[in-house]
Amino acid sequence: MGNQVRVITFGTFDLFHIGHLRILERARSMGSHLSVGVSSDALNFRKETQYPIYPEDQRMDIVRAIKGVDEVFLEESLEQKREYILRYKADILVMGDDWKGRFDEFNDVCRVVYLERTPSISTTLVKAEIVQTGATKT
Ligand code: C2G
Repeated sequence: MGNQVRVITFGTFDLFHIGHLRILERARSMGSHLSVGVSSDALNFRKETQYPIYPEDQRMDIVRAIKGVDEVFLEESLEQKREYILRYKADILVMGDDWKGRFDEFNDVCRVVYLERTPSISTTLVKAEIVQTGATKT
């Protein structure tokens, strides 16, 4: 276990899409163990005053089923990041670059890496597209 490089990442992963898959794959490829904090329904509501489409249990089950994901836990508050990093003994914190600079304070306990987001897709875009096109897209 001594040489294991442990990676941690966080996200809501609502309406799981290719950008989510890619960041999990890239995060896992940076080490040999990947822990994923899935933000709780309550945390999302506090952050955005709306609940995700899929409830937290389902979002966690989906992320847990992704190849390379070794461990999933519920992220209940943004303020507990340091605690989660320590609890899951992470060597590297990986986040998408929409968070660039926001977690640099954790450089004292792990390496903080921001990966480029996959272009042209997000849960927000998918939701908007469904509203616009409904079931009529061919
Ligand atoms: N992501 C990506 N490319 C996209 C969309 C998302 O690489 N096109 C990444 C995000 O940068 C993030 C992860 O996928 O690292 C999860 O994205 P979201 O579900 O949107 O989660 P987020 O709102 O970033 O939640 O503690 C922080 C929160 O839990 C982060």
